[in-house]
Amino acid sequence: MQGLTIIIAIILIGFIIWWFFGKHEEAAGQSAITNDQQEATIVVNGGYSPKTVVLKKGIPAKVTFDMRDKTACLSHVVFDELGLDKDLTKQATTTVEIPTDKAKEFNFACGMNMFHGKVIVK
Ligand SMILES: [Cu+2]
Repeated sequence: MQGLTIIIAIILIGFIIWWFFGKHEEAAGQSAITNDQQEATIVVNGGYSPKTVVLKKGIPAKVTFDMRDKTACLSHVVFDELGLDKDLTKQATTTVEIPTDKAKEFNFACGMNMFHGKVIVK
């Protein structure tokens, strides 16, 4: 009986280590490039999907937030580095222009800074 308990404990510890330290991140979204413009869409629904979007440096970029969430929490999206605070509830989709002249990361968050995501220019 004691042996079984130890085996279960080891499995549980292994699972906890995997959960906290394992690499199980969702894939980053890529932009679609057409006519020297790139666009990416982030669905807002109980969080951001994808949480990370990768853009190509040097191509004018737009990131569109597709709002499908009804909670107040996600009603605004805030880009600190860009000084932007957009209300997503006024229209179905909200487009943010991202400067791509330099390789840089732009973090964004909900109005209460609870949900986070980022746009990576590289
Ligand atoms: Cu929030």
